[in-house]
Amino acid sequence: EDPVKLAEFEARIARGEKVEPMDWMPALYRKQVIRMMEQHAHSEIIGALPEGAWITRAPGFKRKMAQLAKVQDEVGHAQLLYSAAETLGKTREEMMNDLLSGKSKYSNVFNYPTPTWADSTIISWLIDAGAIVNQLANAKGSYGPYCRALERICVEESFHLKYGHDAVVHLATGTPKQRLMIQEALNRWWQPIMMFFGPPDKLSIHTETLMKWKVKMATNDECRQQFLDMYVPKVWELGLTLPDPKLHKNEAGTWEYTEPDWEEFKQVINGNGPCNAERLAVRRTAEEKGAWVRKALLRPEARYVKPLA
Ligand code: FAQ
Repeated sequence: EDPVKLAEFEARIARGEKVEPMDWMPALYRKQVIRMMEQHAHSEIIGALPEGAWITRAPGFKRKMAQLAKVQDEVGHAQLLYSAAETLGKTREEMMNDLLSGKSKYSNVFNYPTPTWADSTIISWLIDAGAIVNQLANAKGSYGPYCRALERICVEESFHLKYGHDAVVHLATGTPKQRLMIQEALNRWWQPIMMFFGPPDKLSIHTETLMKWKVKMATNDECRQQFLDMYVPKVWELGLTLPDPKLHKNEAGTWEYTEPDWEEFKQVINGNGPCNAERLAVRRTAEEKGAWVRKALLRPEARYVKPLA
């Protein structure tokens, strides 16, 4: 790498300037930003599946409509993120192939089942909450197209968060059966949520490089702490409990907790979680079924717009 160009690039980042697609950038920066945006995009389309399963079964017409709109938003986020990743030279087709072959990762949390409506509401509330913590920080990062996509995504996610909170409050203040349902879902989701922010900083491979280049604006542990600070009190406020007897805020203001099972995390992100095969199978079918549409759109006559009579 040209040391003069690298020094100029790093000086721009230090001044808080945005990097744009045609600007010079180190090969490793390009590779890392593609990796992050691509994994994020995959998480959005795969993330549509566990909640998507509840569109037709959400309680009542209003919840069905809202669930449909939320899932549609998540797929829209994937569109924004794939477009942002394409600006750095990886095609959508390559990204999709890497997802389907298992080469690319996506968020651990979407490899767990949503056996009840309460599981779906926990995703809408707490996974979206976690995503906002991470994305609000990174929206102030260095790669222009990613930051602009994140800004818009965060606005929509904030609405999802309110929707999710409303649905959780409804169950938590409902009948004993509803309260049990939401408590059990919370117990199932707590570990995956704690893992959502990534491995502890001391085990994180990419944090140092990504923070140096302001792609990541907060470490995994900083995001996890911020999430705990904002949401544990809200969970307790509802009279719900969290399945970690060690969880508390110490005198220094830091949350202490039992480390989640990082071996399980490793298995899940490497394709061996409870739903990985099912999630990829659904995507594979969607790709196959949609192939004729993409093919038709690529034909030159598809670009012809018939003038109004
Ligand atoms: N899941 O060195 P680090 C959403 C991997 S969007 C799977 O710490 P890094 C919206 C990591 O890739 C959710 N893999 O990595 C929604 C790396 O593997 P590699 C997604 C994970 O990049 C809501 C290895 O472990 N958000 O939820 C995870 O510095 C509701 C080492 O880790 C984003 O993608 C994980 N949780 O930090 C949709 C945001 N954590 O690639 C539907 C952008 C780590 O070397 C419904 N991404 N790994 O093979 C990021 O902020 C970062 O990439 C982190 C990980 C923080 C996820």
